[in-house]
Amino acid sequence: MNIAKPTEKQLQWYDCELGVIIHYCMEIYNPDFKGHKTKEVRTELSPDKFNPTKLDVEQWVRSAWEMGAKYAVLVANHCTGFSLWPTKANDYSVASMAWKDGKGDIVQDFVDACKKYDIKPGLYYSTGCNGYYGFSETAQLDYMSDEYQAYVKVVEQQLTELWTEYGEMFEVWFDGGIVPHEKGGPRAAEFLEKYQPNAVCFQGPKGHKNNLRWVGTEAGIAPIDCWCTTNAGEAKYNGTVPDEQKGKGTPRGKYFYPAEADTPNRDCYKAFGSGWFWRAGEEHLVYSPETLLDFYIQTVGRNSNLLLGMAISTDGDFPDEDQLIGFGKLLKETFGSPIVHIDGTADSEITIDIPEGKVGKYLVIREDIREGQRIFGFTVSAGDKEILSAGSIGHKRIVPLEGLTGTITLKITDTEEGWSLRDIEIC
Ligand code: IPT
Repeated sequence: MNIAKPTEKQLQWYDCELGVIIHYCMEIYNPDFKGHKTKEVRTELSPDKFNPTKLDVEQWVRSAWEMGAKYAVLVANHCTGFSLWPTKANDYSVASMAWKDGKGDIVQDFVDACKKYDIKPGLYYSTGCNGYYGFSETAQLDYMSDEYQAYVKVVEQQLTELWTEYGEMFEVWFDGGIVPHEKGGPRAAEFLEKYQPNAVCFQGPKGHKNNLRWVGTEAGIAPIDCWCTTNAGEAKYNGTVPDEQKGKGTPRGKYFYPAEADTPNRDCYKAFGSGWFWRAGEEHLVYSPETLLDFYIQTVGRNSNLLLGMAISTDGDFPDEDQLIGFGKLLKETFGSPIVHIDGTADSEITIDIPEGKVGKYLVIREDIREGQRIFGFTVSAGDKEILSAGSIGHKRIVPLEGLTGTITLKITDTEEGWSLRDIEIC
């Protein structure tokens, strides 16, 4: 059996486990205005009208670091088309704000702060919708039309600016995927290979070696068995055939495209902009650290990475620093000092004794996936009682034990040759 293998960069990405995605865009200044994907943004959300007095990019990145994030993705250009860097393509950018007298550059500040806090930087750029140019991804677009092709030139210019002027990016994020060049989309694949060949790419162009897929929901929960691989080699824009397995992936699938679980830091069903964007009076919708811990267990603990949203306020600061600090603390308390640690093994039946006087809350299993995902079935039991029978382990699987004592048995039941476990812990 030919098992799809990860690249070095994908393995690095998996080991990061926790990242943030930072949203700051003009629609927060007028949350009731519904035309943020239309050319009306030029007047209604004109940047010269707004002056954030507490805009402090270092505070954003510090908050991510306090939580324990290992990478951060900055939304450099979302659906209004507003650019967080002084692009040369148009004047709908930070250059038109009073902030730093129009001399500021949020992307540069972000990259500098990431360096300071040893966080790997990434950039999100919306190719699918852009209000400033009047393109919404939900409209039926004729990608070959002159109007769209003029927009494609802008996209290419802006991607070139972002990918050549700010150093090496760890991750590149394409919301909704990317229209392939043959179908009228930008030369993203070509530019990526030229300027950022090593970046892991969320819903990247077909053929890019370090792609990631979407987990299929923004609610902080991965499918129970979430596989490293998929047979859907194309993200949404590329594929005419949607893959119903998109989030879950496919065991022994053709492509090693692991799932990234992006979720906002406030209620994704009730908060403004699906929780990605800040709005006054929504403090009660900010998730508690306990909820974030559940998200972690249901994403990272199901072989996915958790990419937590950070909503920047109209003042320009990140008001929920305490939430991230609280979550980071909870993570350390829960998983920071395991009561049992077992090194790598390829035994298919492992008995684990919980030390006297201790209680096991979580079983944390990591597969050695350097040669691909090769375990497809396992069971966990305590005495005669089966706690779980499931498929995927992958980078990490967290099994809640609900306060067990005594002995636990882990059986590996379905494998391809060459499998092994990286380690096992009880926390
Ligand atoms: C959704 C896109 O369809 C998907 O491709 C991916 O980019 C995802 O966003 C990221 O969260 S659209 C969203 C409104 C569910």
